Amino acid sequence: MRCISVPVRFSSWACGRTVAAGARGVNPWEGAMAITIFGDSTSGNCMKVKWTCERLHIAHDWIESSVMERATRTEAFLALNPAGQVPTVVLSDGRPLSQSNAIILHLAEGSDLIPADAYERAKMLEWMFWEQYSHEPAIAVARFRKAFLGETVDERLMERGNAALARLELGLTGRRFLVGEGLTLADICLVAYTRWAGDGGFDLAPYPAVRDWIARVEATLDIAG
Ligand SMILES: N[C@@H](CCC(=O)N[C@@H](CS)C(=O)NCC(=O)O)C(=O)O
Repeated sequence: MRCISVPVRFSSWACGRTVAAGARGVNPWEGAMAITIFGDSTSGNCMKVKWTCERLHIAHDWIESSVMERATRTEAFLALNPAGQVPTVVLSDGRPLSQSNAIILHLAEGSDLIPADAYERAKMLEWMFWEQYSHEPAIAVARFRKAFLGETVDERLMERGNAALARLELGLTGRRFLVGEGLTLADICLVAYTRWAGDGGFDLAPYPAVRDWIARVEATLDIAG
């Protein structure tokens, strides 16, 4: 599958809101040539990149690259990312970049998906580092084993996943988004596998704030369903 998004002329970098001219009012991607995303659409890590592009009106070509079909193990792919993992993007000047959270940080530089306030920016990063170390390795791995390999997921991994969901519930109680008052990269990053946690055998019923937040982020990104 190859999805091509046409660049959208956009008056404001802050997603349709009127902002004062300045670093955060200029869309550095406007009019830029499309970036190429090598991604597997069943992967939350890859979808983070697509949603960020869509949210920020960044022109992109999507090259469907199935992990199960070993598209990440070809010589051409390994030349772009020797780790053999998607997502990997190629910027319009030909430079490759991998690691989902590094990619979305680069794409969102200067936009309102990254808080201007230094402390809030660090809180956003706190969630994003936590996602890669304590959330994704449990929730995404359980999902992969159960839904893609048809394996039984061991109890220890389920415990780790539930601990991550409980941590998320605590962070979201009384809040609309993870950091500040609006959507940031922390929400994009963490919703990716949380919304699919059920595929890994996790029950979201005990986590009402997480369920409300998933619906809110999906509606904001227009990705429900
Ligand atoms: N930390 C990396 C994880 C990337 C990753 O594990 N990608 C998986 C798909 S979700 C993959 O390409 N797996 C193939 C492999 O590791 O061989 C990121 O956030 O981008």
